[in-house]
Formats: sequence, structure tokens, C-alpha cells
Amino acid sequence: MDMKAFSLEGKIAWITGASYGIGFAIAEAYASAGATIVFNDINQELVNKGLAAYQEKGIKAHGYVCDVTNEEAVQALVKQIEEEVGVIDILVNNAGIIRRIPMIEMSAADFRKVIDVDLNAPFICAKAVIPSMIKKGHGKIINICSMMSELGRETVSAYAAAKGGLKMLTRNICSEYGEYNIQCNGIGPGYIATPQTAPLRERQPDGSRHPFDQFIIAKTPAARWGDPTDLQGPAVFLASDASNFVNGHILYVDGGILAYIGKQP
Ligand code: NAP
Ligand code: GCO
Repeated sequence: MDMKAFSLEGKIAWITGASYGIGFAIAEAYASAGATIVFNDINQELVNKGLAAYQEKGIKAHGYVCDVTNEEAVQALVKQIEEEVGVIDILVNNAGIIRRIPMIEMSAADFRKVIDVDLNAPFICAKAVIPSMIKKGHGKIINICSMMSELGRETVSAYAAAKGGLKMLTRNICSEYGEYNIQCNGIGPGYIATPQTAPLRERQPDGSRHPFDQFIIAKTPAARWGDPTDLQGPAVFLASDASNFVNGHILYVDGGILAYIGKQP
């Protein structure tokens, strides 16, 4: 086998919400594999923060301000990227939020906001890039799903609904556009140490570990939280020619949580 199948040389990758966190780690890996990096975030301050962080890693990224829930802005951004950088070969729908509120206490507005960012926006961004991928004769779309694409838990009703929907959107894009040599897959990270999960890992006033932190360690065969870098290899694989016959698949990168009943207390 020619290992060049894993190369992203000459490819343009747009990773949404990638100033830091999982998106940044994936973009860094894509740059190492030879891709040109395009990212957006919700405000100029974050984009500047991201550009500085990429520069520190020796990556000349293209950063844009764009709220991925705004279809008009996304359509305009894709046009601008095509004019300034080139046609997007790889889209990673990474931008996401979570609200941890007991369902009966959650406002409909909060519920809708999570659905908007975590499910509607991946639809909007995929819809914006697919026409040019069809013209180009290939494309890769990677949706960042979640354990909550498969499991529920207290306080994350909106997030689980969105990520469950994102799993099925992934399968539907595969079904509808596979004939154009477009592969749409998902990555389902386990519990990863990023700002999004920081509240779940905070030390308690007495210095002990957060109860949820202890819970996740007991539920994970790897007995550790994931690091964003744990997602880099799987993300490069799904963006490369090495996965051209993998479509509609959700690749869980969770240290084994989904396979494990959990350590006996
Ligand atoms: P994060 O640290 O909260 O980063 C999310 C990024 O998305 C931030 O840069 C955020 O910008 C951006 N964003 C949010 N709303 C946006 C919008 N409307 N338009 C553009 N950008 C927007 O999250 P993360 O932990 O890196 O997670 C990244 C993805 O992985 C998310 O989809 C998350 O659901 C998923 N995930 C995370 C974990 C985990 O354990 N961390 C596990 C499974 C899946 P702001 O800073 O302005 O909000
Ligand atoms: C939570 C966490 C999880 C992770 C991730 C797990 O509150 O349960 O935030 O949802 O973010 O999605 O895969």
C-alpha cells in the first residue's frame, strides 16, 4: 500500500470553530499532513487568538469571522474562501456548544440555541461546500459527533438531541452524495480535556477530584480523559484517500467507554 494515501498534500481543509480545542488539534494534524488550513470563529478576537496560535506552530492558517448558524454569512464565507484560498476539499463541522441544564428547567431558547449550533450549522456548512465538491469530483465532510450521539445523561438533553441528529445527518449526506465521491463520516470523541469540559474536571474546594471526573475515569478502560491530540490520527484518516470507501461511519475515539460497563466501585 502507498502510504501517500494518508497525505493531505494539496488539499484545502476548513475546520469550523477551530481557534482552540478539538478543532485546533485537528487543524494542526491536517497541516502536518500537508493541507492548507482555513478556520473560522465567532469573533475577531478569537480568530486573532487562533491565528497567533497557528503561527506559533508554524502554520500559515487563513482565519475568518463567521457565525456558522448564519446561512447567508456561511454562503458568503465559502465564496470568499474559494476566491482567496481555493475550493474546499475537506470540511470539519467542529464548532459546537453545550448547555448543562436539567431538561424541565431548560428554556426553549436554550434548547434551540444548542440545536442551532450543533445540528443546524453542520447542515448549513455542508450544504455550502457540497456543490463545489461535486464539481471537483471529490470531497470529505467530517462531523464532530459525541458519546451523546449514542447515550444520554442528565442535563444534556439539547446536546444529546443535536449530536444524535448529527449522526443521522452524517449518514444522510453519505446516502445522498456518496455517488459524487463525497465521503461524510463522523468522529465521536469520548471525554476530552478542553474548555468545554473544564467544569466537569474542576478540583473540589477540599482539593479532591470532581465527582464527574472520578466517574469518567471509572467508565473509561483507558482510565484517563482524552486529549485533543488523541483525535488527530482518526481525523487525518477520515480526511484522506485512505478512507475513500468509508462512508456514513461514526468513528468513536473514546478510550473504550462505549464498550465498557465501568469499573466496579
Ligand atoms: P470548545 O472548546 O467549546 O470549542 C468550541 C469552538 O466552537 C469554540 O472556538 C467556539 O467559539 C466555537 N463556536 C461555538 N459556537 C460557534 C458559532 N456559532 N460559530 C462559530 N464558532 C462557534 O469545544 P471542544 O471541546 O473543542 O469541542 C469541539 C467539538 O467537539 C464540539 O462540537 C463538541 O460538541 C465536540 N465534542 C467535544 C467533546 C469534549 O469532551 N470536549 C467530546 C465530544 C464532542 P467560542 O469560544 O466563541 O464559543
Ligand atoms: C458532558 C460532556 C460531554 C462531552 C462529549 C462526550 O457534559 O457530558 O460535555 O457531552 O462534551 O460530548 O462525548
